[in-house]
Amino acid sequence: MNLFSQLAAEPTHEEIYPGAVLMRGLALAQDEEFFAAVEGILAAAPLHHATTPSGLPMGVMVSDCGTPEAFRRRWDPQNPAVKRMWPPIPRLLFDFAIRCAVRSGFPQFRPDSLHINRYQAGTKLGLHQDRHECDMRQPIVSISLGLECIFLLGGMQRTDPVKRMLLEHGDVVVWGGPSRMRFHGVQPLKPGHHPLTGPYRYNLTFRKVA
Ligand code: MD3
Ligand code: FE
Repeated sequence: MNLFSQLAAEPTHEEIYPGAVLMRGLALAQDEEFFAAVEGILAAAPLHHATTPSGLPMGVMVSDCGTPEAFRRRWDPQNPAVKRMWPPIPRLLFDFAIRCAVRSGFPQFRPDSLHINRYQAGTKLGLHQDRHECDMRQPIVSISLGLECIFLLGGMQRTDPVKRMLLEHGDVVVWGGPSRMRFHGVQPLKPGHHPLTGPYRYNLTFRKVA
């Protein structure tokens, strides 16, 4: 590896807003191991369609893992698709999420749950806030795998202007501090194929909910 290819491979550290840090490509070096860990979770906790707080089915498919305490506090305790206790967060993913948080200035972060979203062509996620966690001083760490998406990042009001940003395979974002309550969403996914994930985009979000 020469200096230029080394620089090209160096993960960047961009502050999108105070508290929202994008580290492009940080998960690339271990993407196959991370995706194998995701497939292990999905074998124990199958994907199902997410439902809105009012009970309507959403396009995105979801699964979760984490501690029994986090399972009891989950945001959709009535969801009949969740029949069993969650499997634990795989050690490899847990340690990586903590390292991402440390790099972003949140050395105390200890997630107790990992939420998986799977998108296919046309799947979107409407603008929303994440308000179900226990302690808003804790950040959320998110890892993108597979197909790229256009991520929308707004303000504290639904009607505030949004920034559009491309999230690609291997990108990591840590959302915390004054950006923790920003509205955010995902534009309808463009069709495509990724060598690791096929026709899908996966997003992993690590949270402390209990
Ligand atoms: C931005 N998932 O599951 S970013 C979700 O691409 C969700 O699937 C996104 O939004 C996705 O709720 C991943 C996660 C995220 C979490 C908290 C935020 C983005 C945020 C807080 C403020 C701003
Ligand atoms: Fe969210």
